[in-house]
Amino acid sequence: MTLRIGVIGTGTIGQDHIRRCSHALVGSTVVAVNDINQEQAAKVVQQQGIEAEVYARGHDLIKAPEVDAILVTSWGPSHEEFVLSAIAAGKPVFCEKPLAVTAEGCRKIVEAEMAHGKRLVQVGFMRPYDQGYRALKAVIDSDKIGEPLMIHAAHRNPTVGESYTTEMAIVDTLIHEINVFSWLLDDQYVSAQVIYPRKTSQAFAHLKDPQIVLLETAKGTRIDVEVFVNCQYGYDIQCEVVGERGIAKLPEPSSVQMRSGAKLSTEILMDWKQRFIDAYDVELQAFIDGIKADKITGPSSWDGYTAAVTADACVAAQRSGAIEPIRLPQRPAFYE
Ligand code: NAD
Ligand code: ISE
Repeated sequence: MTLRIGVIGTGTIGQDHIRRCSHALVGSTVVAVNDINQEQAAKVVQQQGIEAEVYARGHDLIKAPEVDAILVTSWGPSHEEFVLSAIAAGKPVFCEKPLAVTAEGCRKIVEAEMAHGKRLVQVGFMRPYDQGYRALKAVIDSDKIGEPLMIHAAHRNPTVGESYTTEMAIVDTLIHEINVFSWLLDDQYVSAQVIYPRKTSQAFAHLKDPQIVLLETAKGTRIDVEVFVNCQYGYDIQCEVVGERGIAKLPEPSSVQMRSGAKLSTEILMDWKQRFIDAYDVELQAFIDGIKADKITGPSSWDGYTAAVTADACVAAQRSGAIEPIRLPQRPAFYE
């Protein structure tokens, strides 16, 4: 059976996911698209050479009988209403991060999904599907470096546009580390603090960049993440886990080593699309396969909710300069 997918939001990542589901992955086809910019949605259909109907309203696309499952790749503030609408229609939905822009919105989705009685939602946290992070987790789980004591990490983007705000360093960027480290350590966060180093001259005046986020987990592991979104030189994701008996580092993406012009060098990627290209493929294939097996297993609404609660505490810490507590409720059995 070929899964018939409807995509809401045909911007950067929407186009990339449409390409995946139409041309790269197994067992899916894109039959419907929607964007507030209808002209753009129609252009994407044409450019990608797919036979998909362009819907004027996202909610109509969700209800359409020819749509089996939905991808939500529109702007963050619109995610909540579309995910809730998909749950109401009883259809599986893959939602890009963030699941909703408030913890309250995520909580509503959790409640609606639990009331439905079966998992329908997968959140687009792709890092747990990245080969490098999976290898790192295997090392931690094997106990080769002992219990993890600290993580030193960096999330660097070359540049960001003028609309990117200080808060987005948390809710748009750090949110990936928030998700992946709780998965990596099988632990949850208890406090957050944010420190501002000297500001780069390469950032817009309104943006505090870089930032250092300090997280503490329930088991006592300390995490420092440098978020630096105007680092200029590349898209660079670093992660080093310090354990009781050794250190494990996230592998660099593979790159040809060159000897040329009196230099030994390897290239650094410039954007997230390339850095996590395989992880995006694997996460969406898992979503498609999960629907067919009647068991969605990827990052859940609960993961989206706990990430939002943690992000809220980080934003509070940005503003207060203090160590802010993170109070996460017990994971319901539904999400075990
Ligand atoms: P984008 O601005 O390129 O595209 C968003 C699209 O959504 C635009 O075409 C816009 O017109 C459309 N849109 C906005 N509101 C809408 C609505 N109510 N109904 C229908 N369409 C609507 O943004 P993007 O970079 O593609 O990001 C989209 C989402 O994906 C964001 O939530 C972002 O955080 C997430 N994202 C995730 C990753 C990742 O690594 N997982 C990477 C990039 C973006
Ligand atoms: C973007 O939205 C993403 O999700 C990327 O993975 C991240 O690196 C970037 O900072 C965000 O803006």
